[in-house]
Amino acid sequence: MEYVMKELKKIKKTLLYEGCFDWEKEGVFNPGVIVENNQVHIIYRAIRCDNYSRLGYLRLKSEKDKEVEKYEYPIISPTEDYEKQGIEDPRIIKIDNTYFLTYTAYDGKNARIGVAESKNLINFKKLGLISPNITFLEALNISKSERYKEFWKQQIKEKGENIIIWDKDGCLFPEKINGKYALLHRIEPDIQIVYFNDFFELKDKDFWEEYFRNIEEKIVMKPIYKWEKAKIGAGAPPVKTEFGWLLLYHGVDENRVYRAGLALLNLENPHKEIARLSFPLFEPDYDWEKEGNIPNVVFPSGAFIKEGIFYIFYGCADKRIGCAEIEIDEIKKLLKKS
Ligand code: BMA
Repeated sequence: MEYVMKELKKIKKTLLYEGCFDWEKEGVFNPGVIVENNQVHIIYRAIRCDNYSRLGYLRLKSEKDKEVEKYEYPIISPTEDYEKQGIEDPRIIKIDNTYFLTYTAYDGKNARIGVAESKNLINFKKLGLISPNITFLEALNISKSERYKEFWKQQIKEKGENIIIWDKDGCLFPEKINGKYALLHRIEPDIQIVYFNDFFELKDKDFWEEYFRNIEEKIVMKPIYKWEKAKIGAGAPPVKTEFGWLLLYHGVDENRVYRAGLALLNLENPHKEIARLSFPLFEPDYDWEKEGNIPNVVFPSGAFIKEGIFYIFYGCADKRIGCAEIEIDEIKKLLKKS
């Protein structure tokens, strides 16, 4: 791999968990993370031999020693038609007293964003789908964006015109912005943002038709560098700092290598990108990041800052869970330079 800056070779990476139960036999990866009462809670994607994903739960005894406490059974499994082939890529946040978990709901044809809520991180109530219920063909007719139309025509060739727009990588901000919920999501190949009052609003077709008309105005980030050329997607829910929202994301190149990128969004108006590293923060280096169900994938999906260290949790080759650590001062320096 050739993109990472020399000074970033120092980033500390640890292989955290490889799975041990029957239902996670084929892989555990892409962990959502939240810190509560000084404890790190991890909800991750797990696959058995059938490739239908469920979600499992782990607790870290402490972020330093990386010892895990495991929960023996999946905590969320597919129960609804729209997720019948898998619940994937969870991200967690807490607003007021409720945890919200966003995930990719896959039914074998359509990939959309689902949301579930919980008071204790173990028992979740599903609230349904929150991504646009609009087909590629409808989107072509509604939208004014020539750029997106080109992408959608391509997708129609691959998937069919009556498939619902693929929408993944849903990451909620951990607080309301100007009184509204804010969700980063990914309609290929960019990261967009949607603001809303409650989840019901996102079930309204008119709401999304309006959104699609001017979809280019909803873009937060587009791929610009070679290593993110094919597409980008939000990784961990944004982490608040005094200098802006830190957004970890994944960038996919033309050879399908996934790398971790870092950007900074404006605090009051996260629609505005303030800075972005021109190089990946990290990329697959170790065998356990390079070899797995899908080779050469690092997929950040959870993060927090504690005592000056930025902890990043990520999926490795769709097979394992890793943790990367970097000093927050180092992050500040890098972002300032860019
Ligand atoms: C994406 C998602 C992720 C996965 C990644 C790399 O489309 O399916 O769950 O980690 O591809 O295979």
